[in-house]
Amino acid sequence: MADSVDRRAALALGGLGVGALASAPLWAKGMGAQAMGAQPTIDLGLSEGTGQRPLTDAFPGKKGMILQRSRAPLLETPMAAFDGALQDDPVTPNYRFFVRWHYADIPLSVDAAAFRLRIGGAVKRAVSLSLAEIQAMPQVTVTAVNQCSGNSRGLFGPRVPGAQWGNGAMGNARWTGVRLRDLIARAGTAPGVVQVKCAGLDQPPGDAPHFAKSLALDHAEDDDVIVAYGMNGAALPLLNGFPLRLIVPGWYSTYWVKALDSIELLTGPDTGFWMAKAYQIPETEDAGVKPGATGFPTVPISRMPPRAFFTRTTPQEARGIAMGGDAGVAKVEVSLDGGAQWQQAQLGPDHGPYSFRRWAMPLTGLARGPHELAVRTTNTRGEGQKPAPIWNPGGYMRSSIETARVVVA
Ligand SMILES: Nc1nc2c(c(=O)[nH]1)N[C@H]1C(S)=C(S)[C@@H](COP(=O)(O)O)O[C@H]1N2
Ligand SMILES: [Mo]
Repeated sequence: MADSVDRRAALALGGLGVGALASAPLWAKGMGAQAMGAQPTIDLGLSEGTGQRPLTDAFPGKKGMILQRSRAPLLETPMAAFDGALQDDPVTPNYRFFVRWHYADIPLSVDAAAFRLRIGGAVKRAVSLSLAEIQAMPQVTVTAVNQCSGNSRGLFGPRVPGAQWGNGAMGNARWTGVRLRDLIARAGTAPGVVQVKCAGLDQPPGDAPHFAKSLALDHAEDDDVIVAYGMNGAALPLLNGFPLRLIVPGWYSTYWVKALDSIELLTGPDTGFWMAKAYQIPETEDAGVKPGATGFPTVPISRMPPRAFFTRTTPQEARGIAMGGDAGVAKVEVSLDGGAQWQQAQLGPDHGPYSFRRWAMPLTGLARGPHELAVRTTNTRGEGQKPAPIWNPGGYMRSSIETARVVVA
C-alpha cells in the first residue's frame, strides 16, 4: 500500500545529489583486534555451537550491530532494537538496519552525480536515467519489512550451512522512491516481455554469476513494487544499497536488489544461477521437508509467511512486533502456559499491510515461578503460525511460533 507523497521524506532527501562517500574499505575501519576485543558480545542462542557474537560500530552508518561476518558484510540487528511501547513508530532506524551482501566486492562509494540506472533488454527504447531524473518522477512511500530468506537459520535443528542468523536479519522501514512500473514505462515494453531482471553494482569474484533477481512482469508492475532512493526519510545507507534499491513488499529480501543500476526486460524466464539454482525451497505446503531429505522438487522462494516476536518480557508485561508477511496483521495472541490457551494481545497503530505492528500483553496475577510464554499472529488472509519449526537444507522461511520464559520472584 503506497501512500501519497511524503513531504517530510521529500525534504530530507533534498541532499541526495551530494552523494554518500565511504573513504576507506568498510572492514578496514576500526576492525583491528584491539577494537574488537573491547566490544561487548551478545548470545543469539543458536541451535548448535556458540551463539556468542561481537557487537560492532566499525561499519559506516552502523552502530551496535551483531557481527556475523566482515567480508562480505553480514550484520545482524539485536532484538532490543525492535523494542518499543505500543504507540512507538515500528520502523527500524537506519543505523541499526541489518546488512547482507553475497559478494565482497561491494560499492564503497558511489558518485551520485555520475550514477545512471540503465533500462534495456526487450524495450522500445533503452534509457539511462540520472538520480535527478528519477527523483523528478511521481514519488511514493511504502512501509515494509525487509527480511532475509535465511532469517533465524541459526535456530534450525539439525544445523544447516549458511549465515547462522538469529532473528535479527530483518528490519522495517519507510521506503521512498518511484514505482518500478513508471520506470519500465519510460523504456516501454517490447512484445513478449515476461520478466524484469534487476542487478546492482556489486561484482562477483572470478567468473561467478553476477547477483541478479527477476520478477514476473505483472508483479513488477504492482502498485507496491518500488525503486527506492529514501529510507526512513534519508538517503539509503551505502550498506543498504545507496543510491537505489528494489522494494518488493511481502516478499523475501533476496529480491530487494541493492545498488540497483540495471533493469533488463526479458522475453523468457531468467535461467541465471540466482533465480534457477539459488534460493530454492521445497515445493511443499510449508516449505519444510524431513531433516536430511534431498532430491525433492523445489520452487524459488517468494512471499513471506506471518511471524510474531518477543522484544521484551518482564513479570509485568510481554511485548514485541508482528508481521503479516504479504498481508496485514489481523491479530496477535499470547499464551502464558506453553501454548495451551491463548489471549488476544493489544495492537499498536497499523502502518499498512507490509509493516511491523507492535503488540503488548500485560502480565497480571502470574503465580510465582517460571512461565513459558508463546506468541503467534494471524494475518488478514487468516494465515497463522504453527508450533513446530520446519526444516529445509537452505535454512529458509522459519516462521514457527516463538517462545519466551518469564520468572516471577
Ligand atoms: N546487489 C545486491 N542486492 C542484494 C543482495 C546482494 O548480495 N547484492 N543480497 C540480497 C539479500 S539475500 C538480502 S537478505 C538483502 C539484505 O538487505 P539489507 O542489506 O539492506 O538488509 O539484500 C538483497 N539484495
Ligand atoms: Mo538474504
